[in-house]
Amino acid sequence: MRLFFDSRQLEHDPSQELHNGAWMAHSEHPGRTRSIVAAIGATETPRDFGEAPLLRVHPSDYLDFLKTAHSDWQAAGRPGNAIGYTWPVVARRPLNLSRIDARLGQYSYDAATPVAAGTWTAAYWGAQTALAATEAVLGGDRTAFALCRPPGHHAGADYLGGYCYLNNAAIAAEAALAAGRTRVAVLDVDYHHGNGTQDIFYERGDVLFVSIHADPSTDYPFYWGHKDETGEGAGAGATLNLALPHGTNFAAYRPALAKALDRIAALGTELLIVSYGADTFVGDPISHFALETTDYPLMAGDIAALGLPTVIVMEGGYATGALGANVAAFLSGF
Ligand code: SP5
Ligand code: ZN
Repeated sequence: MRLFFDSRQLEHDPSQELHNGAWMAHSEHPGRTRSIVAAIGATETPRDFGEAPLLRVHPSDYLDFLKTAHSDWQAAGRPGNAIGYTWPVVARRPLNLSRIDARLGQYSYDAATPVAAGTWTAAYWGAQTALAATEAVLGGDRTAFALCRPPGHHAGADYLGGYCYLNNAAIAAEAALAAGRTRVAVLDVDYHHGNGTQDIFYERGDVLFVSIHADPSTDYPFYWGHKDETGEGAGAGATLNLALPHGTNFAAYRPALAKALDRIAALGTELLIVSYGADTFVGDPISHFALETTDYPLMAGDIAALGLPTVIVMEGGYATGALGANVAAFLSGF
């Protein structure tokens, strides 16, 4: 399997996040990636596909915001990383605001996702990494892995959050559609619901979104991922949310995975994108499922049994010591 990674992704290194009322060390740090690289061995650097594939998902005003947020923050005389503190509730009207704090609120939904000096560069090369893996699969490879960092599945078309800035899985899906595929599925097996990916494709029938995640009644991101969210308009029935309780082990996870895979097969999927988070691991410091390292090859084997061309995109996973082994175990199952 071809493995793609760009070391410029290490340039994203925020210092802290707001969690349960206190500033904490940022969970999504460069050491995560180093752990994975050490475990999976040699990787290929992606070529540069430019901004056009990013613009299929994200509007240009959002990309401009990401590029300038940190320098605007510094120009406003602020220390550390750029982070918002005021958010619009539910609906918002288009306002041409210039103050950095207003723009941070407009383009984000949480206080766990700072914009640091290297954030744009890292996110840009993360997206290119996803595009390179997609190109390999479109070119005939059965499976390819994109070691993306920062992760992407919480980022919507015009908002960041959940440690995510550009939605790598959505960018990969749009690239597959642009290359002529007509039915693409995203299977999201990160511990957290992939709200950004769901939002991007919610009213679309050409990209099926299926997610298995911690029940949002108890877990981040709270406001998305409930089972009655099934898509709207042309996308009615093209979103499937399977929420599981704290303590879920692989015996309890596997039937949900079977249900997810049945739906993907039933809709005539031509290309599959897996948003893979290793934060379902029992030792994950911010999550509450109980999967073991030895479960990941089985999980991957179930997915591989669909027989679909598959792009694997890295999402979360915060047990840094075990992260590389968990990712290597998952990839081995393909
Ligand atoms: C991609 C992904 O897995 N994003 C997860 C975002 C979850 N953020 C909310 C959970 C906050 C936990 N923060 C713990 C801070 C200790 N450093
Ligand atoms: Zn996660």
